[in-house]
Amino acid sequence: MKRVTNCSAALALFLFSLSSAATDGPNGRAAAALYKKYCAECHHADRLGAMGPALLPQNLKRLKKGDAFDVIANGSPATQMPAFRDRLGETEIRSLVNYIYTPLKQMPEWGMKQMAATHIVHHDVELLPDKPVFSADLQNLFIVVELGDHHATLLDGDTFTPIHRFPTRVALHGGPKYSNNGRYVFFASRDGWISKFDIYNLKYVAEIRAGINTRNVAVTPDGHYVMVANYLPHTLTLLDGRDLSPIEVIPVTDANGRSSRVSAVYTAEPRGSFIAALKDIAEVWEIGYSGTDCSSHPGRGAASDPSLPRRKGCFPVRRIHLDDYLDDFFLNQEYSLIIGTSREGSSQVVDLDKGKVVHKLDLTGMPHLGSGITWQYQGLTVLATPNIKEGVVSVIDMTTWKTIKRIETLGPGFFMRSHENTPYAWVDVFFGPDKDAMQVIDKRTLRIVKTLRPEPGKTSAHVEFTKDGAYALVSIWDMDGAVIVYDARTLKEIKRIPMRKPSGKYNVSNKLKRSRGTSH
Ligand code: DHE
Repeated sequence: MKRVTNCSAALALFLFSLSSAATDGPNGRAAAALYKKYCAECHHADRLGAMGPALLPQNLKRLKKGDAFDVIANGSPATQMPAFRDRLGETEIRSLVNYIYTPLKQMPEWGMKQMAATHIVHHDVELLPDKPVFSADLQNLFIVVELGDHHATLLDGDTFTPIHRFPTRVALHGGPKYSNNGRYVFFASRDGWISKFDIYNLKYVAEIRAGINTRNVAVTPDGHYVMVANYLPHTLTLLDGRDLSPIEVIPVTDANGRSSRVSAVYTAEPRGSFIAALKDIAEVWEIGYSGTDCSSHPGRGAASDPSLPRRKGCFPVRRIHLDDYLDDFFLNQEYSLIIGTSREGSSQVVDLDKGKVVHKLDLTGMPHLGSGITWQYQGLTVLATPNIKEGVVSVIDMTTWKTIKRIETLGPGFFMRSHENTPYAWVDVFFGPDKDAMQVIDKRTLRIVKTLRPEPGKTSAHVEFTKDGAYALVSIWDMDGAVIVYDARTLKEIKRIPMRKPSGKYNVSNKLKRSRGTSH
């Protein structure tokens, strides 16, 4: 079966209607020109978000105008947002601030109808063979996302040779998600495209644009359901995992009708639910996908019978009220706790079963909890997280929730990774003059034992291990970049595979088994 629906006409019309909605008057026109020159490339001509987030009043509710001025002038840590103070004067920055806080004349709609118009079914999965067209250990494959030219590479994790390289949507972000024991992988792009790729047949199965400005995607292990977190509109989108057809758009609002961006959504397999963190409402949502309470309804019953159609209306939202927003968070290995931080600096531990905040944390700076990992240290389970603002890795005892060690690094880091079979944890130094450094921490002593410079002068980031933890793969974030394979025991380089700005790499087994050393 091949059904390709052309959505470009509808999209063009929709974008045209917005582009005529620029701020009126000479000042407004000057600001619009500045926006076009300096901001449109990353934030979209109509402020709907692209590589950078949407810049609309409803998405800037938590940012005061003074802080927006500061971000434009000085840039924003842990993002690609540069400082404009050398290029723009105070008046120009102020006019840009006013411009981005001006409502669009017509807010874009992205509901079931608009989504359905973008839906593409490339292949009927039922007709594709359930056998790979190549030979390799299927659990030791990696998908490497190459941001440089919007491609992905399927890499053999035993021989470190590429099996297949294929184009992706523009600006993928977040980890691709595997289902069906690693047969399928799901990608999300910042402009809302969700793509399902059949690894066995090396073919795209289906695609849909599930949002205008999207954060990430979560998939149930059986591949039945896909949940998409959006910044614009303020929705979660539930898709049928078989062909990505839309089931339901869930508006994200609190009891008073205040809407919110969604920070991220994750599949909590042990709970049979999706967990969504919200950015503008102090709530976390749990949305069940496999309960029996609703089994007579096809929406839920479909989880146990793949032949049944998926229907909307049977995915109840459980709201957990928090003391503060969740900008960044980490789920413990059992998926019973959320450890979260807000941009303003407060950190909280939420018990998902009790449905309330049970601890506060003494974390400073801006810990990147999403990149946190856990291990056993002197009989304790510890959580370690890099920090986006400070050159420090915080190690936290997960019983007392005290920080037991702050490990000084060469600069703020983005990603931290390890594996059950290695004594080391690797952390990058993403920001600053030492961005080419990769620091190796001994998990037994909590000390840095080695600083590698995989490619002097070029940013090295994001480590992922092979299935057995014997090798660590490091990205060189450059158009003329590479994935470099290290022996995880000797810390010596084994192989260099040329790639175009490889952002992240994702090992099938480590993701499906929910290794303690990586994200899930
Ligand atoms: Fe990411 C994952 C949020 C900027 C590369 N990033 C994630 C996830 C979240 C997140 C919530 C987890 C989603 C998932 O895997 O399902 N990222 C944010 C931000 O809020 C932030 C700071 C600002 C923004 O622009 O959205 C941000 N991220 C970046 C970048 O600038 C990076 C370095 C380059 C890029 O691609 O834009 C970047 N983020 C990544 C990568 C992952 C990621 C490679 C997956 C890591 C993994 O191993 O799972």
